[in-house]
Amino acid sequence: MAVRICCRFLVSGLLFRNYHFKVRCTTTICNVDGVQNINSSSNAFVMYSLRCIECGREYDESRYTCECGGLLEVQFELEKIELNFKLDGTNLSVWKYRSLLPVRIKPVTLREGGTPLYRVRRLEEELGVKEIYVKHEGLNPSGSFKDRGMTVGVTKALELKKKAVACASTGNTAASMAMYAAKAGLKAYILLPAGKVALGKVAQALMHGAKVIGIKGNFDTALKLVREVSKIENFYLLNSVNPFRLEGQKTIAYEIVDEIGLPDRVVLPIGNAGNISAIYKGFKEFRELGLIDDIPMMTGIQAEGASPIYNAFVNHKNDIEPIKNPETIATAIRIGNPVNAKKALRAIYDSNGYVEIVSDDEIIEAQRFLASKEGIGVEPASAASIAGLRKLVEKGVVERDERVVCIVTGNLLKDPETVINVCGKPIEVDASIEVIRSVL
Ligand code: AN7
Repeated sequence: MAVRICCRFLVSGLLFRNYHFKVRCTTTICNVDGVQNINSSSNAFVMYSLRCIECGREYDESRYTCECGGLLEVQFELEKIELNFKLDGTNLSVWKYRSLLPVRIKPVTLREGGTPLYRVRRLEEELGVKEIYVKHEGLNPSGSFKDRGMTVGVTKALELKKKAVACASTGNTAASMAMYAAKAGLKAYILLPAGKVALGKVAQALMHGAKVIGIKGNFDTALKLVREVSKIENFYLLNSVNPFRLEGQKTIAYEIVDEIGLPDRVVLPIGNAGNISAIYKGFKEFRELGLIDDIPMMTGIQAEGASPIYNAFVNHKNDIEPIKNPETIATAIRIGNPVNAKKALRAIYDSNGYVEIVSDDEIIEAQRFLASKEGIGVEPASAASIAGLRKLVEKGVVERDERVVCIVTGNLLKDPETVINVCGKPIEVDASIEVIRSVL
């Protein structure tokens, strides 16, 4: 294993260096939004179509799914694209990679991406793994990775001259969509599973001006309903069934490669399974472009009570059996019928990846460890990636000489209620030095 990895890095290192010569040098232009090369004429028309992952049919027009019902994926003519970025680890952001993003107009941006990739030495020591990084997607503008998708998705809504956007959400998609809709001047409609969304996320969606509707049902029901309502009302649907949203999210892979080259493994929580599919696509495109020579093992983590992808994986299936009543403390991933299951399972099988499940207690333990030992504050769903990594190391699936990147998807502040339930409220004492000293 160690030898294999060394060779792999040597090769990718060489590819890396070559690459700097291949890329056309562009002057960095920043507009008022701080987005580089945004008006670069070479990128005005990125060539792409939408391709069905089931039957291969291609579409020029914008739509969500194929006539056969299959999921669509943005397909680029990569050989015709002139890349206008350098993989030099600087100025990371979603729009640094604009030449690989399917938009034709000026983006609606709040400066998303460019999130920190922390080396976590205490976790390395705790787990006995050589190299672990945590990419903190909770430091995006709305506090989750969804912003990467929304900057592209909401821009697409404007490009298509839509007046309103809509989504169902376990919370973060809602918060992000509301924020970007506000920036774009679009109306936003949101369906939530009533009583099952973390408070911070609801607060964001409301304050950014969305129409927020709680339904008596879970996320899967909300998604089914919003798909129907959007069709009737001509709302632009921004759940991850929308292939353009996933294009923004694939930049997580680009940024990882840009900053540290190729890891052996990427570990992340799975809910609706869009993100794992998107990140895999990002790596795949970089490999096709010759920028990397391999793809990391895509490793998804689910909560025990919401584990349809895990069940499919352990039974070597290519599709899931939906779970009727998913339940977990990590409400962000309380999803029983993930729409991107087929894309995600392909990503996992094709990359020699893995799926694991973790209990609520394991999630909270990992959340506490990251926050108190590494200074990284994340919400419960995000901590699932750390809890899952621990379990996979113990099982011997993750080897100790691996280079692993864990994606933590949302900020600690999203879900204050769970924190108070877990940590308890602060103690209250009289305002006197003696009393304060007595409780230190
Ligand atoms: C923190 O906001 O589905 O597997 O509606 O908020 O791409 O769905 C959120 C998902 C992981 C799972 N971590 O990502 C929603 C929603 C956090 C999340 C996921 C979500 P996908």
